[in-house]
Amino acid sequence: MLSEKMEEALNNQINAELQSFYDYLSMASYLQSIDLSGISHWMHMQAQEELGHAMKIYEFVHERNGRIVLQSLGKPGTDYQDVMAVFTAALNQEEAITRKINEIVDLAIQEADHATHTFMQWFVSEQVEEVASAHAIIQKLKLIGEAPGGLFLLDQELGKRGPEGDA
Ligand code: OFO
Repeated sequence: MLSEKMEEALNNQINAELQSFYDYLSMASYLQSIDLSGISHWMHMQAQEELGHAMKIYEFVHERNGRIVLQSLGKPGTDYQDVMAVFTAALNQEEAITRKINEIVDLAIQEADHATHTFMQWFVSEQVEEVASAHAIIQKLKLIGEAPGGLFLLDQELGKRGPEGDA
């Protein structure tokens, strides 16, 4: 049985993951609007992953006989200055999500909730990847700078991302 506090924390995390889904979907749409369909595809895949994260927690709460109470989502950003601004926002988002995941792990330790602690370990590892992939793309964008053709090549590379991959 989940404690009330843990149930609330997991409900909040479902909301945070759905908010990531919503934000990334909006970023994907912006990227498509500036004809970067490969990078848009990458972000669309990222959005799908976030939906998967939310559902993973959703199933877990039900397995523990908890109650899901869905909350409202915030309006996502719609206009970005450029691709760098998109990935900077994505990196900030992932760093914030990492902090939230760590807080849930801290709570699980505090409550000696071993089941939640074990469950959350997958998210701890996933966050390392999520932060690393946003960071890696920012580094590539820095290298590209104003170089002609650079964004075209990155668009092709990120367009190859599969459902589980980070391309
Ligand atoms: Fe679900 O990890 Fe990104 O936000």
